[in-house]
Amino acid sequence: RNSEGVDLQDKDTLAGVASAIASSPLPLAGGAGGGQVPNPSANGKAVPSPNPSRKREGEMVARAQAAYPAWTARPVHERAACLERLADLLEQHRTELMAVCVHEARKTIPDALAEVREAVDFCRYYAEQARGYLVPIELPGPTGERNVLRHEGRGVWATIAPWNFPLAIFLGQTVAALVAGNAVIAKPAPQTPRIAARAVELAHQAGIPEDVLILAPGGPDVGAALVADPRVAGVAFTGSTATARKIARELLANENRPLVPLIAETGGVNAMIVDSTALAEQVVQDVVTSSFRSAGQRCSALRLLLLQEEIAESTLEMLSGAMDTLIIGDPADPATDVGPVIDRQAYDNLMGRREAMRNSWIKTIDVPAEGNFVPPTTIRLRSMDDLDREWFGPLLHVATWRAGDLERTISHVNGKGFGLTMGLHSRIARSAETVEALARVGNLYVNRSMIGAIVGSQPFGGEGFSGTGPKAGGPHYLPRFCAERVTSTDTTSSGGNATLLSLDDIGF
Ligand code: UN1
Repeated sequence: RNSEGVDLQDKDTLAGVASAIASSPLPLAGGAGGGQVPNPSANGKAVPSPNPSRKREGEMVARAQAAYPAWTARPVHERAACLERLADLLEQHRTELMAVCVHEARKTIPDALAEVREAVDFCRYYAEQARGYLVPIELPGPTGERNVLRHEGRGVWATIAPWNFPLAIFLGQTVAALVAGNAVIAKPAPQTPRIAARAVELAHQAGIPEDVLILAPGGPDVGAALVADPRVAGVAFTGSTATARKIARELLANENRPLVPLIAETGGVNAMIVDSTALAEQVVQDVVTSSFRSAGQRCSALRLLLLQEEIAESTLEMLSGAMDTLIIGDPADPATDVGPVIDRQAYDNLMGRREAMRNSWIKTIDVPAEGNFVPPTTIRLRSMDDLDREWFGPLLHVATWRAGDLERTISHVNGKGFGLTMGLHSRIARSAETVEALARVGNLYVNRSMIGAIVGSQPFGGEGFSGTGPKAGGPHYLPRFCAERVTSTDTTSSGGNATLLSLDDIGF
């Protein structure tokens, strides 16, 4: 089992899924994001094509706003039950959803399985959290006063999802907003509209009213229109730091607009620090998983490997050998370790970086010529300061550090301003304590891989350029989607204070 609980050894299961994928009615060729494709839904409706007119988004907000009061008035346990039914439906349709994920997002079969599983986990986790935390809480206070804290919906949220987790993050953000008592307009990435359309259909089937959850497929213009609508009461976004900044600016631009929350989960320049006491085999395995699995297209992925000088050459030699065993190819083949990147634009961008660093390659491997395959590549840097932005793909940058320089190394990484994931491989407890004390990251991984955060156990999200928090899949996520309201009531009957009477008491 990998850290996401997917049984990667069970070749029979994977082969079964692969044959279901092969017999899927979806077109195999073309990769993601290309042209008009049929919606895989049973009723055969086509996914609406992106419409640049602002009217459409305005109407969506109006519909969601009208549906909001009845939804938010529903008891929390009813909204939670919808999420649990959705989790069941996702499980029932697992093979179909995996097939769409493999075809549309070009994910490998194990990644597609992890994707569905994580979506299910988000639904169940937020349902349980909502039942526990979104009920009125009586707070201690002075005698003669009753203080009650309630979490209420805010209104209409826009959720804007990335293509790299087109089901898990798309649904995670959305169901959190919904169970917290909001209506939602959910915008998938333009590369992955079909899996989102299917997820929304299943959500409606699970009892979430159609106007409470509205799908808004399309490009950045659709997201921009939603964010600019002053009736939108909150935005949850996962994607680039640059886009998060644009959204934040837009939310503040209109003087007449209420101040509304933005939850942003963005990129990282994630480093793994390895010292000379680390177990080399484990380091190599975790580096390969963290850098190249999912073709490096995870915001959690390892970007910067920092090896203590003494072990640099031996580790890189072993890493080179391990990279040679990677199987690059069709994601629908269960044997594939690394598939293509999402689209031509991503391919060109990554290949541009790779070519620019050609003189610094220390290892690269052959890939199929057709189909946006970026060769997994290890690039040697003169200094760790030579990497200051995220390259969202299978490019691993490597630098070294000197014994005794652990604190300085951590502070260099912190200095980049991102704060998502960091890894440490060491057998020295004191080093682990030092990294834990100094690393300014949301998720620190010690002696293990750096990807595959588990909902509920490893709440995920960063700080600085990496996002606003709160962490997805953690206990503080749902309250951020809510308005918090406290009612303080004088309960004494003495001293001339009014006590509350029921309408019966006063003869109504
Ligand atoms: C992302 O890649 O957008 O831990 C975030 C992980 C995932 C990361 C999701 N949960 O690898």
